[in-house]
Amino acid sequence: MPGHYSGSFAPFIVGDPTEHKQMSTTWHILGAGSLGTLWATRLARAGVPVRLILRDEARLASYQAGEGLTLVEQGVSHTYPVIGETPDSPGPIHRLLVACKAYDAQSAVAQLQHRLVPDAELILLQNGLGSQDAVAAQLPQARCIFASSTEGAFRDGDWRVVFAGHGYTWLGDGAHPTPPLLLEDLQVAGIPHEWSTDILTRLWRKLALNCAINPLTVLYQCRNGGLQAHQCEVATLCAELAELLECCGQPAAAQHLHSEVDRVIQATAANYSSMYQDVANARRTEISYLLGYACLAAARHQLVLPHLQQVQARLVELLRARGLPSD
Ligand code: NAD
Ligand code: KPL
Repeated sequence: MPGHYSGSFAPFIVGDPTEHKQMSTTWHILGAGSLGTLWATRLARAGVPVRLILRDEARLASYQAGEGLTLVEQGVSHTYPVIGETPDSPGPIHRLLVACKAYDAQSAVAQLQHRLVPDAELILLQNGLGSQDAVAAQLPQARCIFASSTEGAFRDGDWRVVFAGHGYTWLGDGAHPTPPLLLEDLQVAGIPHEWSTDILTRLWRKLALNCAINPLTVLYQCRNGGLQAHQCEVATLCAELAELLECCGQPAAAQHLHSEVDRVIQATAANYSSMYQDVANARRTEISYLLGYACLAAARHQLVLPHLQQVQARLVELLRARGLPSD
């Protein structure tokens, strides 16, 4: 088993040991979902010490009844015996990957607060905006690194993840531009990444793309490519989103937004957006951290964006009609 380890610290087995430090800080992964499992398995495969934090004793027992976490890549599966624990397990946390949905991040981190060392490092993998600032405000002593990822993964069973789309993860810290040492572990684990000095611009850009595409795919019940039949609406939304980005001090994120949205619609024409999939599977969406965040920011700047607000109202109505949370 490549990268098998036990205990908090272990020597690296994969990668070039002459170029990398021999001992690594343990990574705690909060959230054994798609991205949490994708990161945990790749880190474990490289011999980086990883521990998985599960919700409670029942989930831990279920996890421990199996062999570990399975990563399925190009149809081939490998299982890694990552150690599981619960928020109440003992031991300090120095490095935490928060891999929950945006609406769970704050409460999930709160459960671990007593274990975080004062200068702990957290990577916040949430989509949209709002949850990252909430977590950072909760932990003024910690270093909160924001991340934006274009990797794609989904679960095809408990404790299993399928690596569906290769991509990139940008990481950055608006407060401290110095890259953290943990990037070395990502390198060794083969997790494609880049340190970004404008992570907020990246997160705003992704938010705008998601706001222009995802809600409409839910409202029109279509794949991303189906929006080619609603070009005027997409263009109007993009114009309003670009105005919002300018107003929020993010002019770079506003540049050529419409043409990029069109490009993404074409490139992902056969796909269903993540929000479409959430609604189709009766799962809570991250609407509050996407459209909701955009509409609140517009209100704060006294910007009137009628189409964005109308799409938000239509989406809230649809979610309520389906019995799904509208926040
Ligand atoms: P997911 O729903 O698959 O996983 C989240 C996990 O967190 C779940 O297993 C859930 O049980 C767990 N969790 C929630 N609260 C918890 C708690 N208190 N304690 C322990 N575990 C807890 O979500 P995901 O698809 O991995 O997405 C995570 C974030 O990454 C989202 O913001 C999403 O938008 C973003 N994202 C996902 C993908 C993808 O391909 N899946 C791609 C890019 C961005
Ligand atoms: O990120 C996406 C999603 O579905 O969440 C894309 C494909 C860009 C559509 O907004």
